[in-house]
Amino acid sequence: MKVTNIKKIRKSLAKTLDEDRYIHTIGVAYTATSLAMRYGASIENAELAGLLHDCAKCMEDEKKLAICEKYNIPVTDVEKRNPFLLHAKIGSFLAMKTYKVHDTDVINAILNHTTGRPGMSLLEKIIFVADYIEPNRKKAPNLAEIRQMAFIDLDSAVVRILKDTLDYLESTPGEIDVMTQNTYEFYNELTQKNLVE
Ligand code: DGI
Ligand code: FE
Ligand code: FE
Repeated sequence: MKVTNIKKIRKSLAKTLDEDRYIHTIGVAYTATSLAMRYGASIENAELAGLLHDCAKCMEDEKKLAICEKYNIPVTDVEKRNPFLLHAKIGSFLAMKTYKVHDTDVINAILNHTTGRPGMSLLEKIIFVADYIEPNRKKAPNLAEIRQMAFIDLDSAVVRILKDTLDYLESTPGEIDVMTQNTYEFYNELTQKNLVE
């Protein structure tokens, strides 16, 4: 993606996102590029996916559901009851349709940034982690520790984030998407195995 396109995307996001979400977005983009440097991923793709990951976040829930209906995007029962989860799916759709992104890895990183998925690509993990640790995030527990871990062992950071997210969801009325649970179990097992080897 050319620099001019990145500039255009930033301008468009500044208009469609509220101020805090825009600041978060910029934070995710530069945190993702830092992680890409650390782990040898594409810096360009990290910036692009970081910028676009929440592009559908500031849309009314009704509009989210209407877009899914119009474009035949499947909505699970959990998503029906928790439409905010759809911002990842719709974000990946808008990245293709509006922002003309065709790289499958970038699209998947946007699609899976909230729940993760078992067997994520390096870029998907980078966006998943960058979203949680970017410098404007303040509320999550254990942030200092997870921020350090992210630059030491990415898979361990993924497990820790999912564990804290599941603990948080269990303490609230938030309904757990089976994908969040499955991703946790996959990376928990993977990192335990690596410890034994
Ligand atoms: O969009 P952001 O706020 O930047 O970040 P995000 O897309 O990762 O969304 C974070 C929220 O998503 C956080 O409050 C935890 C929540 N979340 C993650 N997995 C699940 C979930 N919420 C529900 N209800 N179920 C899940 O499985
Ligand atoms: Fe998000
Ligand atoms: Fe985000």
